[in-house]
Amino acid sequence: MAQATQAPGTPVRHDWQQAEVRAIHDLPLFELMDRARAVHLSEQPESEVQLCTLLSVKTGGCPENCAYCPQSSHYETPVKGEAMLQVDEVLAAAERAKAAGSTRFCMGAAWRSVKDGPAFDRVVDMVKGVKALGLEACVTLGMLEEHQAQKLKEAGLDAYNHNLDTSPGFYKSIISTRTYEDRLVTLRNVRKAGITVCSGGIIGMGESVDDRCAMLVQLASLEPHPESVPINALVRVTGTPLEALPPIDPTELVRMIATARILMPRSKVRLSAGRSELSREAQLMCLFVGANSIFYGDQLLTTPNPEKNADQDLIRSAGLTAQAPS
Ligand code: SAM
Ligand code: DTB
Ligand code: SF4
Repeated sequence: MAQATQAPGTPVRHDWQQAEVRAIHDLPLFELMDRARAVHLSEQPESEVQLCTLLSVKTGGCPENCAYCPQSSHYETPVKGEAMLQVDEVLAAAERAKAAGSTRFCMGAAWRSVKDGPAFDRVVDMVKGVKALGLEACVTLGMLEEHQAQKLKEAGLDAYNHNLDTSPGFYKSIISTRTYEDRLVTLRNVRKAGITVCSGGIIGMGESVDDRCAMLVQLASLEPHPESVPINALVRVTGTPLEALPPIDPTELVRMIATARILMPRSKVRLSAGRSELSREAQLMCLFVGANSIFYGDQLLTTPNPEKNADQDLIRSAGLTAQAPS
């Protein structure tokens, strides 16, 4: 068995097989919760939740056709294309996020890929500014080449978000304008530059449970594991091809988060998009089985997120604390 990191506690494996992951995912719910909780307590004993604030710095008009995304120019959605934000606007938002208790500021651009030039240079300045405020900086800009990753690293970037989104098999029914392999290449470029990897996916897009498990197998086969693994529930936006899909059952999210926690014991697992439709109780179950990071702030990129007060209450009622700045 390949074990990249040997330390006391739960071994960190990169050789998870589809059948064993499916067996874990399908355990009786309380048995799965017990197993995930045990890993969580042993590997993430701090009882802390990382608060990450998102900001869309370039909204809409994206040439990609991701079927879930309100920012794709292929679909008629309520999101209208907007000019890229200025550095000072972004830094004002970052300051507000810091004052509200966030420790990571994540900036998203509706780009297929990064192009060298003034827009990218502006993102580099945004990263420098966010770092100067003492926040962790994360960006999600689409596909990224090695030299661009290097430039972001030099600017102080902590993390790059690029989701695998789903399984290799189901991917083609969701996006046809780029491949799964393209996504893996970007993740390799991020790693080579010494930036931490944030990569996860979405459930509720019509995929099978095997697809969900196959996505987790892919994420867990990355060496090292992504430092952060966002698990999103599809936000069903009018005008996208997935708008009429039924909502997931909250226990499906609990199962995904618990399975992710067992497979990737040392990673931050982020309970990401979709919280607005989840009860407090369902969110508490997710925090219990292994989620230790959330998006915090009234807005995700283009859709609503729970209010900050509600999240503060949620964290307090669970006896957890917000992670302090590192
Ligand atoms: N354009 C860049 C890219 O695709 O890598 C960065 C921004 S993109 C909006 C970042 C991620 O947000 C996507 O990979 C997807 O996982 C997630 N996302 C987008 N729309 C979503 C939705 N409606 N529901 C849940 N997650 C969504
Ligand atoms: C991630 O996994 N989820 C975030 C972040 N990474 C960039 C984005 C969620 C977007 C939800 C739809 C929207 O608000 O546009
Ligand atoms: Fe563009 Fe990213 Fe949305 Fe896909 S997920 S359409 S690449 S903004």
